[in-house]
Amino acid sequence: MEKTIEQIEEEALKELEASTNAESIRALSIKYLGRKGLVTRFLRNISNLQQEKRPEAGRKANETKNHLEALFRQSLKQFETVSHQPNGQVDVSLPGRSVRYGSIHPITLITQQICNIFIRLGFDIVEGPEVETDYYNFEALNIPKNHPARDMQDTFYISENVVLRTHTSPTQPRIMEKQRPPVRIIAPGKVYRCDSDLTHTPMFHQIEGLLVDRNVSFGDLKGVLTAFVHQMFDEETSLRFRPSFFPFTEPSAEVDIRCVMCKGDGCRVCSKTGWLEVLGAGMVHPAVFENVEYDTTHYTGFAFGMGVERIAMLKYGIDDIRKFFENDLRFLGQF
Ligand code: 2NM
Repeated sequence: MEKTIEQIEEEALKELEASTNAESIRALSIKYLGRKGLVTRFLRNISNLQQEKRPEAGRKANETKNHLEALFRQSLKQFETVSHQPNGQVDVSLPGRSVRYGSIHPITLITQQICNIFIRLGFDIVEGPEVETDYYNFEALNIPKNHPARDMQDTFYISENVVLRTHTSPTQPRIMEKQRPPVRIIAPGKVYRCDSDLTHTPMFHQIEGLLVDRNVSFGDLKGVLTAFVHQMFDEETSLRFRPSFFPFTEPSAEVDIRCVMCKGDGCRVCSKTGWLEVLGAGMVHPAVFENVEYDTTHYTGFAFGMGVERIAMLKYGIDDIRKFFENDLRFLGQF
């Protein structure tokens, strides 16, 4: 008597279970599904069955065929990935496949270095939101509506009163609202400006510092920034403070350092001036203190800010800011 399709399938499954390598699976596939295979022959012989048994037998046989096809394919894949050896054994003499290590992004590295210097000087690290209200990004920092300073910074607006922060400064009034002096904080993070060319990317990183206490002077600001520059660059690097303007500080200054490339002789990096602008700074404007209800008769403070990409470019001698964001592993792997 001919075998039923159920018997054929049962035998195929038993044989499959006993198979230990890809070669025997291929043989099974031929034995059952090949041109003269058992399932194939069963299908071909259906026409010899009684008329009323044909549909049911055909359906079952096709089901078995599809089922076995899927199982053989799956098992074959398993054996092929387990071993490339024809006999199914692992070649223990092959060298291991090496793991590709990641590396810390240069901007993260420089951010950590900068933060660590200020941690040693007694500052705490704080963070604020990147999506910021108009109030904290501008108003609290003495940049009222229609103030020309709002034109200076091309702002990404989320809605009328919500922006992508254009600087990390809004973190400062947020902290001051919650904490009375003395305050010593460093706020690192991403900032956004609608600007894109050789020297500007729409997202970049800033680090801003704030110190508020009794009897804080511009001399303290110079001392802290001098200590920072000497640790970040070189003990011999000299600094220069030039008068400047920020709405949130008075007086304000731009801080230059002696060119790290030419040491002051004049080169392409410093545009032949011998100096590099690396920081903005100043004494916190009394209007900022009033916004956070600090008593301006008792407290003074200084604040400063710097661009992390700029510091990283000077430290590593990189001339195109976009390199940091192209995610080319050949570049990123060097730090
Ligand atoms: C800078 C330059 C000068 C600054 C001021 C403040 C605050 F909130 F205290 F008023 N935070 N950051 C500041 C001052 C930032 O960046 C170029």
